[in-house]
Amino acid sequence: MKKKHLTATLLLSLLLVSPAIQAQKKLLPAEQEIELKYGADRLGKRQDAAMQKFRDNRLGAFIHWGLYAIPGGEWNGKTYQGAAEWLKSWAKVPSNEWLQLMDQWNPQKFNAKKWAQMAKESGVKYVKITTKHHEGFCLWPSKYSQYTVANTPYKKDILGELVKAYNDAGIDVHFYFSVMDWSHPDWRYKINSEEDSVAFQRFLTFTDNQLKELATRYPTVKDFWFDGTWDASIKQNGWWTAHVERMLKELVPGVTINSRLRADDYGKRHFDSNGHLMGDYESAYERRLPDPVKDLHVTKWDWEACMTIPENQWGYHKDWSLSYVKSPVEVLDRIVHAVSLGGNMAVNFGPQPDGDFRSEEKELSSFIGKWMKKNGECIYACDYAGWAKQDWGYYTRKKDEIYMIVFNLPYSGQLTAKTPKGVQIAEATLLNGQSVKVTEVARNEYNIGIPTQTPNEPFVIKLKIKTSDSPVSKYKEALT
Ligand code: H76
Repeated sequence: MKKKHLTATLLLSLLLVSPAIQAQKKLLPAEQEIELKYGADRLGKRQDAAMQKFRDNRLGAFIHWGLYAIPGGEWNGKTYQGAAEWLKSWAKVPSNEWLQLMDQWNPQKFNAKKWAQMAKESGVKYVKITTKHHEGFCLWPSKYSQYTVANTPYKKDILGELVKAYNDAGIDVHFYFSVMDWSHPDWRYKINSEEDSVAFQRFLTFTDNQLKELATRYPTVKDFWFDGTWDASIKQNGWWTAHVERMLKELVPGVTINSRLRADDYGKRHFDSNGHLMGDYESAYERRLPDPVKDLHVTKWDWEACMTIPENQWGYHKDWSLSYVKSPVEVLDRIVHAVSLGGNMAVNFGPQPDGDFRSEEKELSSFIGKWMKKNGECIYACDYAGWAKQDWGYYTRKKDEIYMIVFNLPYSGQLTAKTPKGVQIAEATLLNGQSVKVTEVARNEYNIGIPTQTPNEPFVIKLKIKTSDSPVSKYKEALT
């Protein structure tokens, strides 16, 4: 009997420690965790000031700018619907031919100060710039590659100008960096032989050098956002991803790193084989968001989503009519959606080859900026509120202030708010201070009045709350 029981327990625990069945949501009891050399460095959210700043920023812009902006989705007279920054791959252009686009890199309208001004006016607190995308072209004069801005007609250090201009405007700069590099002969998708292994180790050294170069040339960088890390070659070298994270953290105190860089001893990515987040924040919400009701587990760690304005165009594509383009309110909805679940949102821009932004992006940017100017207090430094989701929109929270961000107006003229146990709504106001009627309608349930003059855009109601543990209740449960 006892033996049987033991065998069953043993079997069960063996099953439980198998990395394949580890789910990020089901953490193992500590004693059942497996030993990892390259797993999570930390349990739970980072609590230092730099991480708090990353989190408080909440709204960022992503910038995809590279050689791909020049063809803008068109190669030899044919337009490709896929993401413009992948055109080299869609049109099967050999690297040497693709890299000749460098001869045309001469963005005469590029003006870093104007970009910074635009970012400032759009309300973003940080900008993530593609230092190098998959194509391998570097926006800084890297001494480890010939494929850089220095070897183009334009010559100037675009990245350096941007870092300075954004920082002068009080905007944090994050570096996007693609590990996968189509321009490098030593890049491998998979390590199949000793020769591959030797080449790939050379590639990793080259990548280390470029990263050290970025970290030391631009020491105000606040974050590295890695991409192009999903291939078997990286999963076979999880040690290297752990090494990069440590190396950058030594070089740049406080720097934050996304989970996408990381693979553990078993090649498990983002979350290690024990289910713990690697890196400082989860970065898999790309062009999608967690469900605000079903996916509340995301509020347990830091995360940042990123999105495109068309369905899937990051780099500049000439023809935005090929896919659905989100309206400014839809973009805003996604920003608020992310913050309501304790995440950040980076909205992508793909500047033109001449260094200017397309009109749709300028319009979106100014819409978001105007809205943030009026309503930003429900976004910056805000977090998941912990209140049950309602159909009219999203909640965010800053300490004891709860924000209702209303996207859908009900015909009843009343917005339902259900408070957690022991929490009452004391007062509701618009952000301009105008008061809004609050009616208690049942236990922990309120009707919040809609202002008579509703703005023709999403608006915010701020709730002041009070807490009492055991209020004398006039409400009785139904006997059924
Ligand atoms: C796939 C892929 C890449 N990851 C996104 C953030 C874009 O950079 C896209 O090209």
